Amino acid sequence: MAVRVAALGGRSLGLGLLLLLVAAAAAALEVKRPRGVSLQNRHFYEENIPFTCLDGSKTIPFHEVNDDYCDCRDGSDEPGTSACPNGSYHCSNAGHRSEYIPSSHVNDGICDCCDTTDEYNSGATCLNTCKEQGRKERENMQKMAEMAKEGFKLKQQLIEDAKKSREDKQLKLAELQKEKANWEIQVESLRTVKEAAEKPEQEAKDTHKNAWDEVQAAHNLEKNKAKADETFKELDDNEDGFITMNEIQTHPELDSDGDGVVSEQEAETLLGGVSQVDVASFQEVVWAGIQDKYKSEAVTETPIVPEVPVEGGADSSREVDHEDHRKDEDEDDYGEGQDEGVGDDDSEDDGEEEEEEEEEDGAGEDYYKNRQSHVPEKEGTEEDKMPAYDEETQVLIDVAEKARNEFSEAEKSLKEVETSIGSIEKELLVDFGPDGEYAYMFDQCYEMTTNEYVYKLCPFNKVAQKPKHGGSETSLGVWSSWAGPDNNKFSVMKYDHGTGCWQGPNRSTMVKLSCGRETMVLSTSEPSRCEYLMEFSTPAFCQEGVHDGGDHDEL
Ligand code: MAN
Repeated sequence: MAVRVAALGGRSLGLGLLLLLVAAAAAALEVKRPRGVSLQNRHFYEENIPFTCLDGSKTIPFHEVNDDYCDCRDGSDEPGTSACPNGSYHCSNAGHRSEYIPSSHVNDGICDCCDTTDEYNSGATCLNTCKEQGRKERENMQKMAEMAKEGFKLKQQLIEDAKKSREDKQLKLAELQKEKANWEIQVESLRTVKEAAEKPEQEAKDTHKNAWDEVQAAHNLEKNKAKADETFKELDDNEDGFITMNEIQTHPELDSDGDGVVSEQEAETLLGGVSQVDVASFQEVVWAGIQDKYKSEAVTETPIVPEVPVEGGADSSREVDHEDHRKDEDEDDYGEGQDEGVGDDDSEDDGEEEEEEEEEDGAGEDYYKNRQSHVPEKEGTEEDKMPAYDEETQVLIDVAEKARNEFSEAEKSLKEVETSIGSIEKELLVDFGPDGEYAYMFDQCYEMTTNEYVYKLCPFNKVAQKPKHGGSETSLGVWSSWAGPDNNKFSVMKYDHGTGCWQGPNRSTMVKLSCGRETMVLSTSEPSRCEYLMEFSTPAFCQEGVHDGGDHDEL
């Protein structure tokens, strides 16, 4: 080189000298080391000193370093060739970021290092893009730094807001506690009022009900008696005013030993041990023993509905019988027939008089009878309906009802206050970060739509997934805890106990936080089935002066 410089002419000499000086300066800057060795490891590769493999497994003469023959098990003797399958090549990438590439990529015809040095002998044409890449990265970092700065500023506001909101919540909580105590007193006093009003109400209602029960019982008794009379007439085939054993025997359904025939003995037993009974004994002794079994002749003999009122009235075939009554209801004779059916000793006229008298009395029983004479029997429900409460009872009911309403309104208000207290207390217990900076996202949800799903993150609450084109929401987990590493706990949120995965775990989601101006879900993925990962940006994660965690050596 020196000879060549000496041979150059005047102007050329000046230029040559300049180049020489530049080269010398560069050499001074570039620390000498074998190809593919990083600055950091340079001291392991001292020229002309035997080289010991970095794993200590072997020592070789220095000239065997980078001789394209792999001596060391860890590949450290061939940092600049592809001889060792497990070696690493270090590109300095001046102007950008240095990096290691697998030494198998050295001279493989593909440009890996932006400074082109990995392809020194492959013939590949590589362009040094380090400067350009470095510039872009620096610009990017600049932007990130600005964003981090802005985000950090926003974070300060968030912290301030959180502090204020926490104080407000604590004040509100104290207020609600007071309200709660007041409502508790109110509820208790209204309970006393209610109970005091309900006692006379219940008593009056019971009295009314008991009176009605009595009326009903009397009515049933009367009905039963009428039926007994009808049955008597039906059984008294020869109409001599007595039921004999023979007449009983015409009704095989009254058989008691199951042989299908009513024997004389059985008939006598049914008649109460005598051979015949008059209507009074029939009522007193016989009827109770046969009423459940007895089948009316009217039905079996004349199953087709007759046009005229059924002689003898009631029988077990109510349906048919009642139809008849309904049909005949408007006929003048009907009332009389019915009275006859009821069968008291009263004459027809007496029956009518009684009805009039009872109407005048206006007692519960009259009310009931009144209805009986006007309402077809079929409509039993109407008939069974208890009459309206008297005015006095109704006043007591109204007073009690009002007291009940006031009590339940107060109870409702107390529950509402308790619910509010519960939710504030719950919120105050959540860990919203070292300075409460994450508090603002409580009660908020952030969505992200992918090809298939709409993902929803409601921080400190839940994560969910909903098919984009309809279908129900699947829980991807509920808030569990902060789950970042020990030195960066607030960098990851964990949501678990989501919907069970078919033949798999319950769905769960990790939310990885990053610094950003906006609070938004940046990405969602499912690295393993039913285990989801979300990237989430928030100014609350921004730190002062920290915008990138990258490695910037040899830039
Ligand atoms: C649904 C979704 C998916 C999940 C499968 C598992 O389709 O929740 O994310 O992988 O269920 O069966």
